[in-house]
Amino acid sequence: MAEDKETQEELVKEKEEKAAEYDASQIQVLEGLEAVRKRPGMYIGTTSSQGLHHLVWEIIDNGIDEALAGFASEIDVVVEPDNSITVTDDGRGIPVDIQKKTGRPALETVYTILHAGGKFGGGGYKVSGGLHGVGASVVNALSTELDVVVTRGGKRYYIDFTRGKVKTPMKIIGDAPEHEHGTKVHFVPDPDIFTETTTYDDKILVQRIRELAFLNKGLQLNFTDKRKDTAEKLSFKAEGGIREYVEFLDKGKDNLLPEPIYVEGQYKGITVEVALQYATNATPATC
Ligand code: 0RA
Repeated sequence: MAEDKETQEELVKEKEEKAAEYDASQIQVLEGLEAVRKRPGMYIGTTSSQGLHHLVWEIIDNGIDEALAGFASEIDVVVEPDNSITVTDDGRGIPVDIQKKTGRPALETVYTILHAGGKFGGGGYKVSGGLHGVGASVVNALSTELDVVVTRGGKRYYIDFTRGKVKTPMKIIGDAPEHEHGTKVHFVPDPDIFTETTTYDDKILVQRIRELAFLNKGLQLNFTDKRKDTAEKLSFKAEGGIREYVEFLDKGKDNLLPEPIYVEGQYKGITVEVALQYATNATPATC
C-alpha cells in the first residue's frame, strides 16, 4: 500500500514537472535565438574555453541520442585546420519534411528554434545529457557559420546558417545510395562570443570522446585533428562499457579484486549500471 502511494505521488510529481518543462520550452521558443546570443552564459554556462568545448559536446550528444535510439553506430569528430568542427553520424538523418505548424523543413526548425529537439520522438527524445534538447540551436546561435548535410531516402540535403539565421534555405544537393543515411554538422564558433579563445584543445576533446565511448557501450567514436600535419584518426569503442572504463581508470594500481564488481538493473524504465573496483593507491581519476 505504502509503495502504491509513493508511486502515485511520483506520478503526480512527474506530471507537474512535465507541465513546467513544457511551459518553459514555450517561453523560450518565443524568445528565439537572439536571447542565446545576448546571454550565452545562460545556455552554455560560460564563454571561456569550457563553453567553446561545450558546443562540441552538444552536437556529439545529438548523435549519441540517435545511437541510443538504435539507429547510429558511429560518430566522427574532426577538428578542421581553421579550428572549426565537423561531427558526422550514421543515424537516420535529421527529418527534412515540411512541418505543418511552421511551414518550414524540420531540419531548419531543429537549428533555429530552442528546444526543437524534444519535439521529435515524443518529448523524451533527449536522453544522453547536455541541455535537454536545446543543443543544436544554441550551437547555431553561437556560430558564425553552421552547415548541415543530411543523407536519407536516396538524397543529400543541405542547409546553412550564420549566427543562427538561415543563409541558404534547405535544398537537395544530389543523389545518394538508397542505403546511405546520416547527418554531418560543421560549425565555426563565433569569436564575438568566445572572446577568450576559439582554439580547440585536442587533449580535452580526446579525453571526453574516450569517456563517451566507455559510457555508450558498443558505439564507435572517431577523432581526427586536421590541424596537425600527421593527422591520424583515433578510434574508441568499448564493448565492455563502464566495466572497461573502471579497468582503464585502475590500470597500474593495486587492485584488490581480480576484476570489477558489476551490477545492472532496471527500474521504471531507467537502467542503472555499476562497475566497482577497490585500489589501495587510488589517485584522483584521470582519463
Ligand atoms: C528524430 C527523428 C528522426 C531523426 C532524428 C531525430 C535525428 C536527429 C539527429 C541529430 C543529429 N543526428 C540526428 N539523427 C537523427 C527520424 C525520424 C524518421 O526517420 O522518421
